[in-house]
Amino acid sequence: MLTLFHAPESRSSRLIWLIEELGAEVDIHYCDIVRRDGSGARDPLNPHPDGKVPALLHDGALITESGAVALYLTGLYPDAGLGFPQGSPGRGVLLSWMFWAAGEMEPALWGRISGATGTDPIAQLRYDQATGRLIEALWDGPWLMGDRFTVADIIIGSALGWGRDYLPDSPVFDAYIARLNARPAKARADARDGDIALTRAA
Ligand SMILES: N[C@@H](CCC(=O)N[C@@H](CS)C(=O)NCC(=O)O)C(=O)O
Repeated sequence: MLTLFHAPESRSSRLIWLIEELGAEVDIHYCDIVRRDGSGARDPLNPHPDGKVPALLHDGALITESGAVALYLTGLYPDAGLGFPQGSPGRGVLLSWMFWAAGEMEPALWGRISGATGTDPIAQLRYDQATGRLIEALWDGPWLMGDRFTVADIIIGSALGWGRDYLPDSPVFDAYIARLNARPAKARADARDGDIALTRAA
């Protein structure tokens, strides 16, 4: 049995999107978390060691970190075609995007959001490199890996949609985000994401 610990409007929302794309059978445990503004509280039922989301339980095994959860679920539903089989060169490219998202892109965008790019030339360089790489990859499109929509589009695309105000002006980003938003599974996920207020009241 699969259970996702999910807080509305958070990093686990992209896993709801992935579940919709995969047609996966996953129980969703809606929970509260401590938000950046200090609101909210840790859910004692959430098994994540830091009380964060996402967390996935599969028959008692705990999987954390968005990229790991996403790749794990994608691997359980190979017929959905959002990943690549072991041994396929495409899998190597996909893994590169997934690890790049966590190790390079997220810190680069946080450098911009926190204002560090205004004072730290290394943060600015990191931001320029990350956004430049995305524009280059998405120039031809429609997806990060060309014609094939993959789990990397969900992990990276959701971050770009959320952080659009912190990206450079570029029609490449706008067109990509519009393509992502036009996916029926994204609309279903948005409807299923949940309500912070109701989660708190529960
Ligand atoms: N690197 C983790 C980050 C998870 C994370 O920070 N999640 C936030 C929600 S966006 C959270 O649960 N915050 C609650 C807390 O920090 O206590 C991942 O990508 O899964």
